[in-house]
This record gives sequence, structure tokens and C-alpha cells, in this order.
Amino acid sequence: MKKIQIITLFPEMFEGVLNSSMMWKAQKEKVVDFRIINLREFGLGPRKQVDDTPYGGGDGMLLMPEPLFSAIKHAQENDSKAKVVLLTPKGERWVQPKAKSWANNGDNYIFVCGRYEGYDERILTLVDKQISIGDYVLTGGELAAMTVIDSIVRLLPGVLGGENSAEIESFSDGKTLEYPQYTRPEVFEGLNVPKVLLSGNHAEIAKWRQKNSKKAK
Ligand code: 4G3
Repeated sequence: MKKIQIITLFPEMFEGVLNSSMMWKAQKEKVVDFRIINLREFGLGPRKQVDDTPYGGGDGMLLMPEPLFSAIKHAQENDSKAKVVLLTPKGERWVQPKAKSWANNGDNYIFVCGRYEGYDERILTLVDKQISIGDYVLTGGELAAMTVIDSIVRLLPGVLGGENSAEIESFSDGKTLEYPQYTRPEVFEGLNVPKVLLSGNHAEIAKWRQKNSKKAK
């Protein structure tokens, strides 16, 4: 079972995603185990402070080191060998081959979702990997963590229900996109399903799909 812990100031953001059908099934079948850790609980003082102004001046607030250190230490008490992953625009780009490898490497993960205008640089001493889902800035790391987690969990052995759809589909080799697909009705708003797909000729269908598979840029 893959253990995934998530450190965040916004635990409620994960509810919908982690309870969606695929993630739910994966948890029910003990393929994955999620634990959400509320960073606020590790905040300092009666106000449970987690952020502060930057030394040297400048706009915005930074996540303070103490709450993040405590929360990461707490997560490591649950799972001492787990890899600590920080979602940040400066991280290594997340791509499908990484999702595949993280799904199959037997490692557990602690995802740290940053917020505000960044974090105290010293937390990097506890971080094993910095990951970015793309060249854009989000309000927090949560949406990035969800993206990374979703792409891993759907590839875990036992999640897709036995067939090989994860193997043949888009991006599985990093380049090929899947072929166009159709379902009923045969004619919709005057638009026809390609004849070959209705032919029952499996060799011709395979040829058509091969020909119509798009290559990514
Ligand atoms: C740390 C990840 C966290 C520093 C996080 C901003 C985009 C991504 C954050 C920082 C994020 C991404 C939170 N935005 N591209 N925002 O994966 O400057």
C-alpha cells in the first residue's frame, strides 16, 4: 500500500478530490492510504501563527520554519522512510514518466503545500524533491499536489480495474496521444461515427487508430 501524507493549511480542498470515485476505490481496496496534516495545528502561540514577514523587507508573508519543521517531523514519525516533496514553481517539471516511476517505486510520500509568497528557505533542508506542475504560479501548492497525486494513484497496480487502459492511453510513452473515440449514437447532430469503427474488422480498426493517433508537440 502506498502511503501519501499531505501537509496543508487547507485540508478541506482535498476532500472532493480524495473522495472521487477513482481515489475512493483505491483507498477502499487498500492500494493507497491518505493522511491529511493540517499545518495550522503546528502554528506558534495562541494564534497558531504559520507565516511572518520576510527579513530584508518586501511584500507578503512567508511560511515560517518552525510549523513546517514540526509538521514534517510529525509526518515522518508516521512513516520514517517517506520522501518529502515540496510543490513549488521552481521545482523539476512533473511529467508522465515520473508519475509512472513514482507509482511503481514502492516509495511513500509526504507532500508539502506552500502558500503565501513562499517559505523560509531553511525548510529545504528537510525536502527530498521539489516538483512543479508547470510554468505558472498558483495561490498555493494544493492544486499542484492534487495533480501529482491523481496522476500517480491512477497508475497504482489494482486501481484501473484490471484492464490495460493506463498502458495504451495518452502520453504513456511520453509522445503518443490516443486516437479519437466515439460512442452511441451513430449519428449525432448530423455528425457520423467513422464507418470503419462500425465494421467489426479489427485489423482495419487497429490500422485506423494507429493512423489517427496524434503525436504530441
Ligand atoms: C512555494 C506550485 C509554493 C513557493 C506551487 C509558491 C505553482 C506551483 C508556492 C511559491 C505554487 C507549480 C505555492 N504555484 N507550478 N504556489 O507546481 O512561490
